[in-house]
Amino acid sequence: MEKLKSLFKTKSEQLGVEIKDILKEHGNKKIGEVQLAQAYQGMRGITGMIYETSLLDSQEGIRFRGYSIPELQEKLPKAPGGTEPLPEGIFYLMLTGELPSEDDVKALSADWRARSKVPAHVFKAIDALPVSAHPMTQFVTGVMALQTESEFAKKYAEGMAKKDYWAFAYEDSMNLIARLPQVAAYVYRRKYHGGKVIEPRADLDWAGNFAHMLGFEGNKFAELMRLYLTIHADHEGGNVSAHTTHLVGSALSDPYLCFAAGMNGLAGPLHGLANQEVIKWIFEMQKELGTETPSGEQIAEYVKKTLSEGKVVPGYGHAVLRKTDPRFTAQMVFAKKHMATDPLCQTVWNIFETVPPILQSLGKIKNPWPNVDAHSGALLVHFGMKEYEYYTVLFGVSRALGVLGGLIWSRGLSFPLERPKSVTTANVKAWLKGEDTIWE
Ligand code: NMX
Ligand code: MLT
Repeated sequence: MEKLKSLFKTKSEQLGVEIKDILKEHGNKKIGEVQLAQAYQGMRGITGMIYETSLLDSQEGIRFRGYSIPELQEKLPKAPGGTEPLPEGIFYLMLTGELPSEDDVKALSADWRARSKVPAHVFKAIDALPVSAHPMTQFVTGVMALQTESEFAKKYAEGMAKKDYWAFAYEDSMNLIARLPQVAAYVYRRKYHGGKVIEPRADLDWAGNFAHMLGFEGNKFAELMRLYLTIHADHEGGNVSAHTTHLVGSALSDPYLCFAAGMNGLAGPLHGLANQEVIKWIFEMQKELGTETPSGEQIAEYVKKTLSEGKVVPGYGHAVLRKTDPRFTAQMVFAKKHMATDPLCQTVWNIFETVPPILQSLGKIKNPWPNVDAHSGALLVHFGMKEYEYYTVLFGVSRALGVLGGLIWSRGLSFPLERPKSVTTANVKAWLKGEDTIWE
C-alpha cells in the first residue's frame, strides 16, 4: 500500500477509536440549541456535522488542519523555482493532518500522473452536448461519464465489507482528482479554442500540467493556478458543495456521483458561480459607464443601482465569515506582486474600498466584506482568460481536493446515512398553540 494510503489508514483507525471513547463518555452533551428561525433560514449557525479537513473561523477565515493560508504559503512544498504552494501538499495535509515533505508531494504528483488516463467515452459524452452548454454542465457531464470507472460501485455490487469502504472511496477519489484537469481542460479547449486539445505533459505537477493543457504557458500562470487550486480547495463542511458531496456520500453513492452532485451545487450563483458573476458585473459596469477604470463615486452609484434592482453585489457577503476573506487577501497580495498596475485589478481594489460601507449602511447584511470570488476573475483576465463562464470549473477542480478528502474521511470514520428531521409549518403552528410536539 502506498505511503499516503497507509498513513490515512493508521490515522483514521486511531481517530475512529478516539471518537468511540468521546461518544461513550460525552455523547449526550449538547453542542447547541436550534431556534425556529434557524430551521426556516438556511440552518445558519447550527453545528450538525463533523468534517475533518478544514475549519472556518468567522473572524479569521479558513484554517486547513490548523494552518492559515499565509502559513500554508510558507510551509507547503513548492514547484522548482516557485513561491506558491503545490495543491498536492494541501491534499496530503487534509488527508493526514501532517505537513508533507518535498518527497511526499513528488510521490503524490507521480501517483496522480499514473492514474490520469481519461477513457475516450468521457470526451464523447461531453461532445454530445452543444458547445453552447455552460462549462459547468459540460464538466459535470464528464464527471458523470467517468463514473463507469468507479471501483467503489463495482466492489459494492460484489458485496464489499463495511471496513473496506474507505479504501475504495480513496481509490476512486485519487483517480478522479488525477483525471479532472484533463476533463476540465477539454471543456475549455472545446468551448473556446475550436476543440484544439493540448496533450498532458509527464514532467509537470498537477496544477502546472492543468495550466499547460488549458493553453497558458509561462511560469506566472502556473504559479497562479497553484495558488488558486490550493486556496479554493476546502471551506469546512457546511458550504453547499462540501455538504452536498458529504450528504450524497452518506447514502454510499460512489465518489463520482457525490462529486458531480457537489459540483451542481457549486454551479449556483450564490456559491461558486459567483466568480463568473463578479467579472460579468464589472464588465457590464465598465460598458455602462464607458470607462475601464471607474472612479469610487461611479462604482458607488453602480452598486446602488444594482441593489435598487433587487440584485446582490456578487463577491460580497458570506454565510459564516464576518471579515474580509483571507482567500481574497491572498489573491490581492499575488496581484500586487505580479500585476500591480493592471486596470482590472485596480478596479477590484477600488470596489473593495467602495462596497463595504454601502452594504453596511443597509443594516441587514451580516458581512459586507469581499469573499474569495471578488478577486479571482481579475487575475484570470490578466493572463488572457476572459471567458468568465469557465471560472467555476477552475473552482470545481480545486474543490475536488477538499470534498473528496472529506468523503474519504467520512467513509474512514464509518459515518452513517445523514438524515436530519424536517417539519411542516402546520406542525410548527400546532406546536406554538401547544397542540402538538415537534423536534423528535
Ligand atoms: N449584495 C446584496 N445583498 C446581500 C448581499 C450582497 N452581496 N449579501 C447578503 N445580502 C442580503 C441577503 O440577500 C439578505 O437579504 P434579504 O433579507 O432581503 O433576503 C440579507 O442581505 C441578509 O443576508 P446575510 O444573512 O448577510 O447573508 P446570507 O448568509 O443569507 O447569504 C451569501 C450569504 C453569500 C449568499 C450572500 O452574501 C450573497 O448573496 N452574496 C453575493 C453572492 C456571492 O458572492 N456568493 C459567493 C459566496 C462565496 N462562495 O464562493 O460560495
Ligand atoms: C466556499 O468556499 O465554499 C464559500 O466561501 C461558501 C461557504 O463557505 O459557505
